Amino acid sequence: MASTTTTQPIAAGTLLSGSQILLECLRREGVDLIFGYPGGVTLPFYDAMYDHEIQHVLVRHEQNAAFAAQGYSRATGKVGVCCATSGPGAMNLVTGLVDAMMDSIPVVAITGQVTSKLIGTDAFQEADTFGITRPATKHNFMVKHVSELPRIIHEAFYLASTGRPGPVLVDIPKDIFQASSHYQPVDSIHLPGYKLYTEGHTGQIRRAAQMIWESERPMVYAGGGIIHSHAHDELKELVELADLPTVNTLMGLGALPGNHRNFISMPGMHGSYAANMGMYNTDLIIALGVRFDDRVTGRLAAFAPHAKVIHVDIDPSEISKIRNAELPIVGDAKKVLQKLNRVMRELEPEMRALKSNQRAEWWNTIRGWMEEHPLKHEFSIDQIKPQHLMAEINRISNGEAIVTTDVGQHQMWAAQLIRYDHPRLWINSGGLGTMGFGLPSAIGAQMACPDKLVFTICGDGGFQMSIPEFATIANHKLPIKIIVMNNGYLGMVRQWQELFYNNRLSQVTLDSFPDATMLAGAYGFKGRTIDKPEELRAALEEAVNEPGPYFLNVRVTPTENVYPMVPAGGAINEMVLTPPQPVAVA
Ligand SMILES: Cc1ncc(C[n+]2csc(CCOP(=O)(O)OP(=O)(O)O)c2C)c(N)n1
Repeated sequence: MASTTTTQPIAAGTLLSGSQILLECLRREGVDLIFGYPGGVTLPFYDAMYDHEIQHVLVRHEQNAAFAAQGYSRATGKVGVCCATSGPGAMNLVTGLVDAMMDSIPVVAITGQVTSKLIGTDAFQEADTFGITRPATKHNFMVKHVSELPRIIHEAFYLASTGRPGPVLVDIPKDIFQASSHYQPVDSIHLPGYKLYTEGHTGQIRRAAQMIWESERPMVYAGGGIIHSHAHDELKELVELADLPTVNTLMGLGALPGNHRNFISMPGMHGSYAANMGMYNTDLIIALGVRFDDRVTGRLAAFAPHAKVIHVDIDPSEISKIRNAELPIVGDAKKVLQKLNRVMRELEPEMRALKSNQRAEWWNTIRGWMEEHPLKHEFSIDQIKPQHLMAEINRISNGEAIVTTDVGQHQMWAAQLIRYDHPRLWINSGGLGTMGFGLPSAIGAQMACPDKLVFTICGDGGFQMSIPEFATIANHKLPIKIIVMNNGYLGMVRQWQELFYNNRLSQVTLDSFPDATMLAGAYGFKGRTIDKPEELRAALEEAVNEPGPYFLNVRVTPTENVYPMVPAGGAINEMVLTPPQPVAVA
C-alpha cells in the first residue's frame, strides 16, 4: 500500500526521472485522481506514484478506467485521467476513448509503450497505440524524448479541455519514464494550428436576437455543449427572457432544470410527444451546443420542415453538417449567450409585443400536447413496472442525485422519468451507446463527489459486463446505489426484435443472473432482489440509508417496451405512443 505524502512543487532545474516529471505535470494540472491498471512498461511510473500525493484507483479492467475517468469528468467538468500499460492495456482503453470522443468529454489517457528502440519490432506487448487511437482521440502524442514531457502533458490537458472537449492520449515508452532530465516547467502553450473561436460574431448574434423576437413558434434545442461550457445560467436567462419552450437532448438533460416551467423534455427517438411535435412544428430552432444527432432528427428530410435554424457551436465542423443553419454562430455557448442575452434585452422594448399573440398560442398548443400525451408512469399491482422503478428513484432523488446509467431501455426510462434539476447529474453514454458504461462511470462520479447520492441504473445485460468493478467499489467503500432493472432480457434489442423482426427473439434472453445478496456479500456489502411493487419503496430507502454500497436487483415486467418511439427511419412526428391495444373480438 502506497504511503501518501504531500508533494511540494518541484523547482526548475531539478534532476528528475520521466515518471517524476509526469507526476509533477499532472499535479500542476490539478489532477488528484488517476484511474488505471499497471503493467510491465508502466512499472517505473507506478513506482514513482508509490509515495506521491496523487491518488490512483485500481479498476479491474482498463476499459473501466476510461469510463471512470469520464464519470469523474462528467460530474465535475474537470479533465478525467486514466492510465494503462502498453499493448492489451492500451487497447482496452479504446472503447472508452471513442465514447469520450462521441460525447465530447475531456479525458487524458496515459499509456505506456515498449522501450523506444524496440518500437516496430513486434516486441512483447507492443501495439501501435498511436496509430490505433488517432481516430479515437481529439489528439494524440508519442513522447520521443524525456525533455518533451512537460510541454506534451500540458498541451494534452489544454487540448482535452478547450474548444470542443475530447480525449487526448499520450503514449510514453518505458525508457522515457526511466530517463532523467532537468525539469523545466512549462507555463504557456503555443499551438499555432489550434485556433479557438469562442466569442461568436457580433453581427450574427444581433441577427439571432432579431430572429428570436420575430419568431412565432420558437424552440430552444439545447445539448451537451451548454453543460460543457457551463452556460446553464445563461441558457435559463435566455429562456426566461423570451419565454422560450425548451427541449434538452440526452446529453443536455439538466442544462435547463427539469423542474423549470419552460422545459418540455427530451426530443428524439424516445422523446416525449410534446418535444417532438414542438420540434416538428417550430418555425425557429435555436440550436445550442447540439449536433442534430440522428436519434434526435429521425428522418432528416422530414425534420422540422417549417423551421429556420440558428446554430451555436464551438466546433465549426458541426455547423450545417446535418441540417443547414440559416444563421451559424461559431463560439463558446456561454460567451455567445451572454452577448445574445444583452442584445435580446436591448431589442425587447420594441420587439416583445411583435409576436406575443402567436407565441401565447404556441405555448397553448405545446401545453395541450403535454397534457394530451404526458410521459406515462405505468404501475401494476403484481409486477414492478420499469416506469414505477424510475418514478421511485425520481421521488428519492428529487432532482438532486447523480444518476449514471448503462445503455438500453432503462437508460431511456431514466432519461424520460427522472428529473435532473442541475447540470452534471445525468451521466450516460449518449453518442456511442456503450454497454458497460454505467457502473464504472458511477465510480468516477462518486470518487469526485463523495458527498453526493449516486445511483447507477443498469440493465441485467450491461451490469454483467461490469461485475468485476464491485471489487473497486468495495475497496473504496463507495456508497453507490447499484440498481439493476432486471427484465431477464437484453431489453432494447428484444424490443426491436418484437416490433420489427416478428418477435423472433434471437439471443436476447438472459436466463442466468447471480443471486444479489450472495454477489454483494462476496464483496462485503449488502444486496437483495425484489420483485413485488409493494417492496420497491422500502427497498430503495434501505439502499439509500445504507452508508456503504448497496446492490438492489429489481425484477421488472420482462417485456415492457419504451414509448413513445420513433421507429428507425421515421419522421419525429410519426411516433408510436403506446403498445398496440388488444382488439375486441365479437
Ligand atoms: C458494448 C455494447 N454491445 C452491444 C450493444 C447493443 N445493445 C444496445 S442496448 C442492448 C441491450 C441492453 O440490455 P440490458 O443491459 O439488459 O438493458 P435493457 O435494455 O434491458 O434495459 C444491446 C445489446 C451496445 N449498445 N453496447
